[in-house]
Amino acid sequence: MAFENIILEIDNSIATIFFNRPKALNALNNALFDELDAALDQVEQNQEIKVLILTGAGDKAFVAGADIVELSKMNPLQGKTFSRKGQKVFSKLEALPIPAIAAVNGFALGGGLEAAMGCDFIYASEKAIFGLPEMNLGLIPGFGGTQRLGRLVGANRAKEIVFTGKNIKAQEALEIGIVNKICAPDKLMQEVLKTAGLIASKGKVALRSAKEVIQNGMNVDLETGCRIENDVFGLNMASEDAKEGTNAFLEKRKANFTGDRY
Ligand code: CO8
Repeated sequence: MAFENIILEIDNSIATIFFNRPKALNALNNALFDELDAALDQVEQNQEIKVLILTGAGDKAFVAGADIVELSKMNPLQGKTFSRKGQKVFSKLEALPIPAIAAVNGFALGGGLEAAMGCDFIYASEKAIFGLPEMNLGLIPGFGGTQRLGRLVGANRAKEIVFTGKNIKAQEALEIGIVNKICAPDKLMQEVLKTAGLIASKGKVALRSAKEVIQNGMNVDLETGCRIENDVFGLNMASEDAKEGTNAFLEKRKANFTGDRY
């Protein structure tokens, strides 16, 4: 599939997807979701890729939300279908077997914040603006935002953000735990690539295992989570990477992880 609304770049083990509708501040329309869905499949199938970065084309926005022009023409059933489509694509993003980092370079509003929250963590420009402003349009978030934001910052903060529809500046987003790090605008990609490179130097099997365990453990009680960790720990130990990593330590050399499956 040829992409018009996103760009997929692959540089060795790091893939970057740019939301690419800068004239509409990268707003999410149906066509973009189809392309993102296909790009995520490509990323998952490419065994060389160890980290995915999501960012926005242009210097103003990560994503300014769902495309309000498209949204305004939808009847309720079409709206529900569109909401479900976005939920599924962001769930696919969240379930990718490799880590995904959002590099938020500007507005991350509505569907933009929902896209970023589908990633494993967020780095942002000091100029980034976050929010779920759907309430200002007489709507509610519909791409998973009502669910993921509460899990990220707690239900009470999420309610305040959704009920008020207010903008949140990067510094506040850092303080309340929406983002892990804020950077000068011209240093954002450099910082994200530094972290992505560090992650990519690790074994793919262990990365996959760690992501799976943390992700699955978030939605269950502690004891069940520990049992999930225990099972995956055992399976992970059967990997070539686990042998290589421990042997390399004992032989005082750098590990050469091959990313073999279990
Ligand atoms: N959709 C479509 N076009 C947009 C969007 C958008 N979300 N955001 C900006 N644009 C367009 C503008 O219309 C404008 O186009 P044009 O030049 O043709 O007039 C262009 O991008 C530049 O935008 P502005 O001139 O408005 O730029 P400003 O710097 O003045 O303002 C803002 C930037 C503050 C980001 C402003 O554009 C804005 O408020 N945008 C809308 C933000 C918003 O409300 N987002 C939430 C959308 S709803 C949503 O995400 C729901 C998700 C769940 C849906 C469930 C499915 C049904």
